[in-house]
Amino acid sequence: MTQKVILIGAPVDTGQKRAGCLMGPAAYRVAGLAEAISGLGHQVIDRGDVAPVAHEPMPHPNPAVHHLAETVGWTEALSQAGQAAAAEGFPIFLGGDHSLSLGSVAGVAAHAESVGRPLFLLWLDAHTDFHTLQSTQSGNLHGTPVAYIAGRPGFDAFPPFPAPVAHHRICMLGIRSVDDAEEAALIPAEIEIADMRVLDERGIGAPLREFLAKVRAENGLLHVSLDVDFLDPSIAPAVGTTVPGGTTFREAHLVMELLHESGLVSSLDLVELNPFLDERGRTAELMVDLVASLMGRKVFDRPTRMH
Ligand code: 5AB
Ligand code: MN
Ligand code: MN
Ligand code: MN
Repeated sequence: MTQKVILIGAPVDTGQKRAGCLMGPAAYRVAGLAEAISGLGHQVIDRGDVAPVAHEPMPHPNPAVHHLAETVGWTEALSQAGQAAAAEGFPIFLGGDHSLSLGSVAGVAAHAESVGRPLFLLWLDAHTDFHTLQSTQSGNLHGTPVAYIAGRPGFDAFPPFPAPVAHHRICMLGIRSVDDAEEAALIPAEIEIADMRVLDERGIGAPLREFLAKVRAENGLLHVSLDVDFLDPSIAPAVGTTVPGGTTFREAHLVMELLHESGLVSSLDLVELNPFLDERGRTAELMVDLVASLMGRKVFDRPTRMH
């Protein structure tokens, strides 16, 4: 199926403290993202970069929280751009740190609600990003989007999340770094967490297929949020928060290939690329390669694959 792919640049750098993610959208363009997708037969429209809504500074009772007003401004702008793009085609958000997903997922959730379909979320990350503004110790808001998306309290400064995503519609793969407060909140939650231990035992295909079956059963829309640190830092060094023991090149490609075959993905975030930390563009190129797999590139194009 050919898609109308809409690229939305989200040069967000305020969700953490290591400058550089703002260069992400430019790096993806230089690495040939649009060409890789159009080369597969899809239509690609690059909408350029979004600008955040301006706000006066917003103090917060948790003194660690920083750049709240800027993050709220990004959330509003990206939510609006995302909702419009989702109504028109397949949005890909070029980050930018992971705080951009507060807005991108709010936008696609609003779209899902307007078409009366449930939204599912696949979180590909070393981290669970399940902090509230009260529980974060770093104050880095890139560690909070899943809490906002799932409707946890404490996001009063933000627009109310359009239609919080039910726990059973969220799946996380690649997890290997969880803070105590996140773990306490996740233990009773029904969120499917295939951490690295699960992936070592079962492989990455099995938990992903189970999740995709749920999306299909409910005729859901599926948003995929790909954090660079999902990948092992040896193959993807351009990230501020490296955690050893990440997914391999082949595991990551298998995820993308299964997602493509499912035909279920309706929107995508590419987040946390910090080009300033890259080695001759290899992380940006790997991310482009993964998107190509997600959009249908096959190593060996034979109609039936072994399952
Ligand atoms: B990322 C940490 N849990 O809250 C925190 O890279 C890390 O978007 C968050 O997944 C990592 O600061 C956020 C220690
Ligand atoms: Mn993340
Ligand atoms: Mn992460
Ligand atoms: Mn990170």
